[in-house]
Amino acid sequence: MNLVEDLKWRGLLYQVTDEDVLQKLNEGKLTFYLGADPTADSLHIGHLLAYLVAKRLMEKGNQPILVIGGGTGLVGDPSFKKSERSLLTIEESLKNAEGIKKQVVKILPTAKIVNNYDWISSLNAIEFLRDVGKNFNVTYMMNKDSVKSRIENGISFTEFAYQILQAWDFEYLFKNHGCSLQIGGQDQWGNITAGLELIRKVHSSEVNAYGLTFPLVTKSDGTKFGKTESGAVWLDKEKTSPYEFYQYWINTADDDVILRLKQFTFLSKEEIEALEVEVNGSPEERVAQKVLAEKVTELVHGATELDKAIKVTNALFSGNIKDLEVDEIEMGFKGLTTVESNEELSLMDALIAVELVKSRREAREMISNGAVSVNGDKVQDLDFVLKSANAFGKKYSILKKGKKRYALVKHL
Ligand code: 545
Repeated sequence: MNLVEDLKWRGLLYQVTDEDVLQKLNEGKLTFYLGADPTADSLHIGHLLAYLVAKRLMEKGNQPILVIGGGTGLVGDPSFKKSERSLLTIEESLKNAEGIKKQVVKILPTAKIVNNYDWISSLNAIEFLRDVGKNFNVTYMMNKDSVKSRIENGISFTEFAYQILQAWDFEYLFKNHGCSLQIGGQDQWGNITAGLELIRKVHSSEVNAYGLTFPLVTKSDGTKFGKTESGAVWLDKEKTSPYEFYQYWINTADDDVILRLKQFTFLSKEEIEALEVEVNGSPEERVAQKVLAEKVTELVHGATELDKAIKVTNALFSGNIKDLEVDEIEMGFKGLTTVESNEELSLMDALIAVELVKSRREAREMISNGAVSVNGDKVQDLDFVLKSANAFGKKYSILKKGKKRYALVKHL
């Protein structure tokens, strides 16, 4: 399969402005770019897809430029947003840009990275209106799907002008870096085509410049991809631990797992088709989900963190938690009920505090029945006291009720 056939097979092609670009991509000679605004200090797995598309193009010889939108982020992209955004401060934008840059470098270590603050911040109002703005017809700008609903419901001039800035970026990179293709998710079509409009006006209508979009990631049950009860699945391990990250992927529905393998891994068609046979034949084994979770966690967090995530998963599943290290416990229990205690706490009180039981009566019953364990050992003594001396790293006591319900006591 060539690059374009591969992209199509993976469901990663949504629209192209001109079919000619496909041939050029296959030849591997294009310089292309992908932008991200620093609206948060981390990417989440929705954004990850964009960088993996860039990686696929790059592996076939095309040259990527990754734009961090330090300038555009200060304005705010209105594309398909229901309402006006609050403005970021310069400090927030810079700090977020640093966070995003670190993540992007990890995914595409050899890509050229630029920040559009470097050229946008020196554009003055007269130049903006005369040299750039003059090339845009307001009706053309208003008719874009990405801003249509906002034109009816309210949009500031600031956000309305966003597409001109992104267009100018494309023209800037076209002129200064020989960049002739911009890629992005389907929501970016309006901004990408605005860039082509500007390039054709400033240079010539004959020039070769292109746009390509990939589809939004959707789930077969209609819920939003990349979200859990506790929020987005971030690439930053302080926000989403490698264990939680791994768990997100391992919980992928059978109906979605093959598409996810195509989109988010670099496994070949043959390898993914073999996994499809597994999903159809013995879905309960969850072989495809395991491979998916391993590949994506390794890609984002590296082999060591992947090993820890698997170790925590197996320990919590089997109940053999004795070999867990403190950082692994922190990973596995982040988001679970934790109580802090600076004195010795009776097991009964602890069970109530972490809400594993509702009353002392229930606590007593559970303990006597042998349904409760502490740090991996069954405890049937009603007077049992949790001591930091016996805790993991003198810090954590792990309580378990029944087969699966865990909670944590943190000794201060
Ligand atoms: C800015 C200047 C350019 C070209 C592009 C941009 C950014 C673009 C945009 N993109 C999105 C984004 O999300 C925030 C990420 C960091 C927290 O807003 N105007 O910046 C997303 N993008 C990746 C995909 C996207 C898009 O980063 O294109 O479709 C998501 O899949 O929404 O010159």
